[in-house]
Amino acid sequence: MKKQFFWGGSASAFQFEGGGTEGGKGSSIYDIREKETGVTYSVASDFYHHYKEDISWMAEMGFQAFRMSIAWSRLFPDGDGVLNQEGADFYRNVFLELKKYQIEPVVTLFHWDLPYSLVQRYDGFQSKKTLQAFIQYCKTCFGLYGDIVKYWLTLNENNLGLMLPSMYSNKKRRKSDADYWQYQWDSYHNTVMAHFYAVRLCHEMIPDAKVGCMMASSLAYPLSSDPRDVRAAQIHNQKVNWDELDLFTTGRYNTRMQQQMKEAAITLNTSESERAVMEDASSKMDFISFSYYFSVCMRDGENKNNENAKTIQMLYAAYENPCLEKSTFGWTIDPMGLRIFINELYDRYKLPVMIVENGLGVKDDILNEDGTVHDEYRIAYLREHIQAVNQARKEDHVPVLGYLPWGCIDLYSASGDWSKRYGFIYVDFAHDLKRYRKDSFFWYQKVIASDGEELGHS
Ligand code: BGP
Repeated sequence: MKKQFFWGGSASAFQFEGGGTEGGKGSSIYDIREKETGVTYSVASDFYHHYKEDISWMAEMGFQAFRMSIAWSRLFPDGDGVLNQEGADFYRNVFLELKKYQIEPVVTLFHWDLPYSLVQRYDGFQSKKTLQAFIQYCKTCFGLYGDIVKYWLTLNENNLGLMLPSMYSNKKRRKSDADYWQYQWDSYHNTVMAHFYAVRLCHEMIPDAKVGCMMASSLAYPLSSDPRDVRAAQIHNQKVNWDELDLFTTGRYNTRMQQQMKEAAITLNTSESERAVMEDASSKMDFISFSYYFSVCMRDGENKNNENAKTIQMLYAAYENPCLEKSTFGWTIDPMGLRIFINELYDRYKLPVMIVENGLGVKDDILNEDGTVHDEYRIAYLREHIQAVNQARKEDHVPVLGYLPWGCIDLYSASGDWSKRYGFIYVDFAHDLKRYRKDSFFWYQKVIASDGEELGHS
């Protein structure tokens, strides 16, 4: 690996790619959600048909890396079985196009879009059959693209797994259902195994590649200096941030997680051979990647919900930080928190880190008649966060592998709303999906060209 630090951007298949079931793709859970909600994931930003154009925009900005995900059901329409060659060719063409501009693909194997057939047949990740299908899918990806893709991420934000109810299930389960926690733990454990198998396979099949996990950071501060509040924040950070990383780095459930299983009377569906995989040195990841959007506050006793906590990232109750401003979407803006989180991660795990999601999602972008979008608020947000990354890299000397802000070209929000935009490039979702450069596009171009030094004035 020659390159030390990548500037670029990030997206996921179900939010960006579109292309529906064209080219032999099977349905994912989002294609089914489309039928229920009317949110047109089958179109999204239509990268499927625009990829050459989009990659040329990325190149114009100076991107050195682009994080994207493979839609599992484009390679295996049913999740397992026979490879869909047309789908395989699509991603190869995308990777070649990226390489044409020396843009490094950083590929997430699984960004939530589970093939629906696996939900129907096996009730999702709770079944070992889905795990087996995932292993086959990983082998195929590494075999098909190992010559060209050298950075892999396993499962998107898997640390939220236990909190996401019935995400991959056929059946809506409630916490009051007798099998609720057993189902949650079975599913979670299989995604944990999916991570370990993917890391091990990647090391075996592509020895010169790097593979990491992808976590949702959720940095909690105590609401006051009362030690009880400090403890409340610590508990949150352990549960949401550290427990899974402890597991991924040691190959063992820590005592807190074991205790949780005991209290819920869980019998984990696992085996000696799985335990051996978990503890195998080749199943240990090379770096940690994460998303960072906001921080939260905790206090002793009952925490209350943030007013705007309805999106998928905030699956817990928390307090807003009285010292920080909020975005129009209600998320606190905390660049210092990013520096703190990067340091905390490195102090704990001594692994290089990669920021693969960050950015300002707003509904305020206005496309003017002359095709301009004046998004100075986004520039202000990114400037401060990039400063924090620079400090972590250059003053705190943490090995940071890259900064790949989210939704670099506008895409669909996780909550299914295309009016929440993050991009440097505006996509006209309401009309013809035409792309327009925002002011932040030209700003980011200079940032990249100067390796993060030229950030403009605040
Ligand atoms: C992360 C997801 C992304 C993305 C992002 C922004 O949790 O990995 O898929 O959507 O959050 O969130 P939102 O789309 O809700 O603004």
